[in-house]
Amino acid sequence: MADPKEDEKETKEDEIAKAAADEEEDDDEDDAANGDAAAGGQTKKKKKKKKKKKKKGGGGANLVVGTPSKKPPARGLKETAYTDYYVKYGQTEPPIIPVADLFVGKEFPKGEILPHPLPSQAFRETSEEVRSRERLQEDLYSKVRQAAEVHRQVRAYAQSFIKPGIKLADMCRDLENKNRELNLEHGLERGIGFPTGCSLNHVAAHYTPNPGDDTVLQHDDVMKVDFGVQIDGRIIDSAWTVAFNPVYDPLLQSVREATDTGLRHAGIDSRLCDIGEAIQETMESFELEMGGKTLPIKAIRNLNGHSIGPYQIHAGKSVPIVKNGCEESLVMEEGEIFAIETFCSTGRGYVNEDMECSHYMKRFDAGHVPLRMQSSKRLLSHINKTFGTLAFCRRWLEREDGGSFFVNGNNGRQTKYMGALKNLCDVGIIQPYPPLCDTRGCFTAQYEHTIIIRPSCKEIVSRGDDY
Ligand code: HZT
Ligand code: MN
Ligand code: MN
Repeated sequence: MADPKEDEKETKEDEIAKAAADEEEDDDEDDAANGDAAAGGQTKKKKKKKKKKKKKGGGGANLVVGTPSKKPPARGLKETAYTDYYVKYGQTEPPIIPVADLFVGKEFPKGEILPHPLPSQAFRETSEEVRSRERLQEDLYSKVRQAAEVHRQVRAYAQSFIKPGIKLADMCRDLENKNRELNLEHGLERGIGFPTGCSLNHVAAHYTPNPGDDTVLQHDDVMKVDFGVQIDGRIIDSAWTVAFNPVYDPLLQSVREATDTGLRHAGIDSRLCDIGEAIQETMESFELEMGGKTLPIKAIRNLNGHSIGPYQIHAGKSVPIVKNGCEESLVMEEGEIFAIETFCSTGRGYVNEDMECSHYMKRFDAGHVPLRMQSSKRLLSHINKTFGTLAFCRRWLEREDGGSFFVNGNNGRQTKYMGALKNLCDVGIIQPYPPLCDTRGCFTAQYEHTIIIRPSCKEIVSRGDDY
């Protein structure tokens, strides 16, 4: 799979509506919030030609050189969001000051704080006993809030350079390097939480370029940017959807509102099945008009939110996004941390594992397994010291630091590791997480936030002014 876009290109271009296609170059300077321009056959032809040219030329041709635009190029973002955001905390443009240095002697910003929604939990807002229990957790909250602030600053930076024409491998490298820089990467103590997902179109999750993948972001792509930040194993997991063509606006709006619905319903004693039902209700009240057809927007029924534990991206509980999505007795509990994420689709609303795998993670419960191959022992030792039980990707194994400069210096690069990686997967030490795909030619979107179920309230820690 050198280029996952290659096979679906035909279908997709046929499906893109003629209406509402902004000129590609104009997107850099134009009002991001302006509506759709009626595009006749002329414009469409021109666009097609340009796309072909870009492909041959290797992409990047229409990137603005020099001073970056002060407005995010993608839709659904406040025009001034990314520059205003870090200026507020004394960050530079582009951001280069580690978040820890911006907040010396200050508290990290709190997330959005909301009461637990069930009437039975209303007493928690005022109870002294509840508050004293909460004070014991300030250390934990501080770490999660710091990681969330890194996430906001890294994504604001990413939102400034994500444009049609960018090579996804370059985008991931720059986003991840900024993540390392602003979070003062320090081995397992602090750094990236998991690989940067940048799944396109019918691919809903767990795609990141493998080495040699030259995929270039196109004007009509729908990309889910999903990345993680961790401090002492406390992971922030948050994602948004990037699109440039306004035809997708209802698709993005449906998941954005559905995730907000999920966040509103979350809280102590909230039943996971009720959260799922509310999410689906919100999401499926939208539809997408495309190419003269009205398509229903469906929740992807086999994707879920999840609880998060220290160094454990999925800690056991899943948060459904459809009705009857899980056992009715499951509820959210005090002290838990959740990723609330919702996915919609114009396809079946069901994903399968497909395409080349990029994401891998050591099983949290992996016991000691005697290994026969020397290469497997070496790779496992590298994974143990560099990633522990955090997820990683092949691109990182091939960096000269092998995924962490702090751990490996510039002598970490893994070579000829594919056999060993397969062996570690076969014996059950490493779990592969292949891309999760709906039907070819469809479009999927996602929004995701991390929340803490505190004793007195819930805190949407990763909330920003962008989403
Ligand atoms: C797995 C591997 C990773 C967890 C959700 C997710 C991205 O689909 C229970 C519910 C990163 C994360 C994960 F490299 N997954 N959130 N953000 N992916 S999941 C899952 O495997 S397990 C959902
Ligand atoms: Mn995620
Ligand atoms: Mn998640």
